[in-house]
Amino acid sequence: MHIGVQELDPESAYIVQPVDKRQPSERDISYIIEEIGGLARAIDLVVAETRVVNYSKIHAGSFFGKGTRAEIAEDIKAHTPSIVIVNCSLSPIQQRNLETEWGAKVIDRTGLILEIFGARAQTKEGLLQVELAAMDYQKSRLVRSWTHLERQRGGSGFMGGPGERQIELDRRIISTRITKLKKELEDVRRTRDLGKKSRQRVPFPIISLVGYTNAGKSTLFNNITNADVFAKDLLFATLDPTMRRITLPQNQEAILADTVGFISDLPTHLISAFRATLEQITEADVIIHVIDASRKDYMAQKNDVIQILKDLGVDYNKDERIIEVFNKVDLLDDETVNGFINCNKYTDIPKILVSAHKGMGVTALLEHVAEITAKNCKEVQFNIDITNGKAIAWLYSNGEVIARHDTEDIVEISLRLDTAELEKFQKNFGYNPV
Ligand SMILES: Nc1nc2c(ncn2[C@@H]2O[C@H](COP(=O)(O)OP(=O)(O)OP(=O)(O)O)[C@@H](O)[C@H]2O)c(=O)[nH]1
Ligand SMILES: [Mg+2]
Repeated sequence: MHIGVQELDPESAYIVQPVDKRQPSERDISYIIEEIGGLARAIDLVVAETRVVNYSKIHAGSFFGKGTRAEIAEDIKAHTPSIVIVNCSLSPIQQRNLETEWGAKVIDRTGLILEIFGARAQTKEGLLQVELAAMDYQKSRLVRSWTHLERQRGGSGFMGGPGERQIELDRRIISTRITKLKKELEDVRRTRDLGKKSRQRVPFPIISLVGYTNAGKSTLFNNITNADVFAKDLLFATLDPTMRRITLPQNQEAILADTVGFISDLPTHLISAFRATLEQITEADVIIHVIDASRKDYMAQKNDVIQILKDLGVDYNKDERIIEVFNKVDLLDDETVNGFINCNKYTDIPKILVSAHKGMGVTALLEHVAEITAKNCKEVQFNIDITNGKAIAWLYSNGEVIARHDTEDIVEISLRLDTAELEKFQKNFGYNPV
């Protein structure tokens, strides 16, 4: 505990897990419950109880039937939680009616994920994106959402719904804020895009780590880069992208990017607000898909990630930039590992078993990465007339110069160059590699 900082009592959450009897989920219910508990803990809530509710019909005004609502009301009376989390998507009206009936603050899955993102965002763009998503989500809500930001500002906390006039006022404030946020985001992105262009001129391939939250992306990132990025058994530990320069086998330089994790039912508000960040991932030269192989439901998590990547325009099974990394193999016995290799051999995507924790398999992974980047990149030598400053400058800004030797009238330059850039150079300057 920091001196001078008062420890606050942990706030408690009561979780309701609806299960649609008509549509059995691909996932085991115990994993779904574990995950929603993890999401609650990610913003320091203590789970008081989780109740699974089977349903076969959604009640328009309140989601649950009368009997269920009464049972939950009893539970809430007994536990007096700070907040009730309903792990599905609630309409604004359902949310409001449940709050009134239960006399407790209610949030749904989207609301909770927004809270976590709000608590994690650090960069200017990250903060703006989260606030935009949160405002967009709140706009349609008749109740004032409990937001982390509001709590930080010393707002009213979980309880106490605002009056209708207050809501109208809030709505107007929200709309004005959304317009302002969109403009600010545009400004930040414009600056970032400039940055991106200058990065593109740097001829280093970009390698991005993607995967379900908690799969071990940051741990792998730290292992490869010797960095000290926040990696923790915590859902959405990473939010803002982090990049570092690395050296691949054969001494090729590259940039490794650690990014926000994915989750099933990622709220659409967040996807649209984070689209720019997510698209950056999909523009990388190599996409490393990190999978937590120690989880029994790894396949469901893997499929969720594939779905989100597809939504972002990645043709997963055909995209030659993808490598699948099965992480945390230190937690598996040999038999499981072998069975596991068998189950996953049906696609052409390269698959590597890794323990980011122990550094196992990392060298093999980097060799695969280098193989992919080498396909798009050639090592060549040009002999350029010493007077052709333009051509020399072009090579420096578009390629990675490895060696240079100046004679009286010729500059011999050895460099790595993208195949596309190579063609461009030959066409525009009329030189051929020696
Ligand atoms: N046993 C074991 N644990 C691992 C391994 N890699 C990561 N972990 C643990 O898994 C947890 C999550 O790791 P992170 O690296 O934070 O995961 P992440 O994918 O970056 O997660 P988000 O940032 O939340 O998306 C941490 O507790 C790590 O210590 C591994 O190879 N073996
Ligand atoms: Mg991380």
